Amino acid sequence: MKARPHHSRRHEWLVGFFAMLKGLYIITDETLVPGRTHVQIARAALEGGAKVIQLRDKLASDEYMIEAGLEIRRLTTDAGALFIVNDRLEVALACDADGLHVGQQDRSARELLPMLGGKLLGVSATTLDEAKQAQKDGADHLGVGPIYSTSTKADAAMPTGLDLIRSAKEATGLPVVAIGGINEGNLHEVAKAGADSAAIISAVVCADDMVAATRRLVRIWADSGG
Ligand code: TZP
Ligand code: MG
Repeated sequence: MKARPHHSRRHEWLVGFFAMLKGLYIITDETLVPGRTHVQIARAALEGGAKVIQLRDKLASDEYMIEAGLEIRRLTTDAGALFIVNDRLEVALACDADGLHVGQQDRSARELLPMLGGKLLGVSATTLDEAKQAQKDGADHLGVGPIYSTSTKADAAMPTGLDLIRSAKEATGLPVVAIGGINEGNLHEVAKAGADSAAIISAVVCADDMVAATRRLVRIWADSGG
């Protein structure tokens, strides 16, 4: 599915998007396993059945991210998966990603929305208040967590636990992507807690075989009613 709907068609586009934001959401990270590139991670995750790929890099130049992002755009389109870019509006626009994901420290949803040309906008929330505020500001989906403790994000907040998944969903009516410390041992709890999607970095990126790891996670998700 391509982004850039006409503004009056945003509602239809979002309905289609909600249907796609179900299942495994894999975030690329080149810092965890030397030699594993964004494109390699995305390709393996898609082969394993991921439904959403997020390109995330806190250090690389925009040029480097755009080059990777253009390839990930092709791969996700071929796979019928969504493509989201973390933090960088210019990269999301240059790659024609489906959406942008921002945290509490980034530019606000209110500021970004007019520049997104109808693309999706996800906002991270660590508390119920942040979730409600993100919705008011125009976010169309939420990243909620860290659900469990994680060492992948250096400045991650204290774990929220599973309850925030349902309370954020109920309070905002928005799709909720759970994130933080999710792995093969706890994914079933995340699915049962009502998350629309589970965002995962290390349980895939650090696995010996990224395709096989994604396949196992996809299976657990399906078996848990996710
Ligand atoms: N935001 C909250 S926790 C987190 C991010 C980006 C890291 C998730 O990585 P992992 O390895 O799946 O815990
Ligand atoms: Mg950010």
